[in-house]
Amino acid sequence: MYTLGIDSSTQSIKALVYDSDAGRVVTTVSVNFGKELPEYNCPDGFLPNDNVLVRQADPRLWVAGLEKVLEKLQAAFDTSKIAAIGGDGQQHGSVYLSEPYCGGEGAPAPKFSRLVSPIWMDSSTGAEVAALNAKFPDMAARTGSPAIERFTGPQIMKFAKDDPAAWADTARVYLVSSFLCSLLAGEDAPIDIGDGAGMNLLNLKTMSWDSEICAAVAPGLAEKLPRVALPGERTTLGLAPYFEKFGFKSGIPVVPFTGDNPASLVGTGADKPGVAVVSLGTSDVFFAAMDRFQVDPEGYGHVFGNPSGGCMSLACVKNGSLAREKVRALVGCDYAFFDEGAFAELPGATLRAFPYFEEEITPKHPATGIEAAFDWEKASAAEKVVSVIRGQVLNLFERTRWIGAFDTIRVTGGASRSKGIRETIAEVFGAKVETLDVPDSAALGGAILAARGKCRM
Ligand code: XUL
Repeated sequence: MYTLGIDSSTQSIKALVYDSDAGRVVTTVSVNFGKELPEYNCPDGFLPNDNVLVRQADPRLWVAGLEKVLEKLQAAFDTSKIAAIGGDGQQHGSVYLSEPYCGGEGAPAPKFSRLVSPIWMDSSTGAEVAALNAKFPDMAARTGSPAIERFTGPQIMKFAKDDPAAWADTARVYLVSSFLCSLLAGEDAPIDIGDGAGMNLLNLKTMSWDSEICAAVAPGLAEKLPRVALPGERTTLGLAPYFEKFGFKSGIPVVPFTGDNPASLVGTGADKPGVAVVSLGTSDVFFAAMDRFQVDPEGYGHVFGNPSGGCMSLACVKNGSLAREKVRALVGCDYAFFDEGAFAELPGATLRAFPYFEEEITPKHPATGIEAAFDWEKASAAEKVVSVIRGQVLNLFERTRWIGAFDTIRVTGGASRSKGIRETIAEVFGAKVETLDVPDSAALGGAILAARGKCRM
């Protein structure tokens, strides 16, 4: 059976076809938002904003991206053979509609009640976070995380306060994941527990929206959220007739989408406790399936639902690949230099620096640029590259001790192609590092969840 996984991440959208009988990926196509859809003015996946705390995207970008990636897929694969669709979206980002999505025969035409979507990189909700943590000292015990700036609850709270008229006009709040799923199904899709846990609204004990927190966040919020989908439930969604245009059979099952990290947990085969994953994408993320519920005592990490059942832990560093890209440009080298130059020249170097180009979330730190424990200006190109990579990996290590120690770490994401980066992870974590044959672990996770959903029918 062939299934499709769609991964809408920060900078691109991918479509991956998986042959579930052979257990292999057949084809992958992708659309880069900045390069291929420049009309939406999101060069790195978000609208440029001088305020470094504000990171928002134009949600129409995701609608256009979906159409474009399906067009590319149709050129690469006989889409009539696809038996089910699953997928994921960047976590926390929210989409606001004036009515629950209802597609029908025509092209997707969601009625937005808010023209911008805050994404996971946004840190503008400090006041709301403080208010929610003061009101709910047990927020982490309830939802898996203390109130966090990028999480959807504080974002909704700020929007409802800043623009009460637009909030009153909002009938549905989706995550990027459930928005895309709704577009495909042509109807109001649920939010799964993997992505729903990134909102500060889902009570992980009851696996349902926490009515007390919802009431404190914004008037009428509980009625404006879609229902929660539990792992393993039978899917009732089917592909809308419009998508026959791309060669699909309409009506094939569409399983509820999840967050990119929960999907990646499944795609890397780490959805059972034992192995941890380091995903080096726009954000650098460490995650693992959990055998018992425990929250980060420092308040940086999170507990999300595991799409395969139970929970997963996660820590997310904002200055990931965009920061590496800036360092590469500052140093004036290409990526080959990272391995062939920097790490070859300085094996065992212990220099440490951290690139705070964006306001950092793990640990909390303003956007001050490179912070080095040595004279950065006088450092050689190799020292700059090695110290930043070591700094990023050491930070990830130090902030994930609460999750536990792991003998094996699976690395995924673009930067995992670098031998020097993989070796730094192995050395710092004292673990065996495994790479995956499939770089697109989130899209693969979506396709695997689609195959499981189809088998349950
Ligand atoms: C996780 C997080 C990011 C986004 C984008 O909490 O904010 O990893 O999911 O990838």
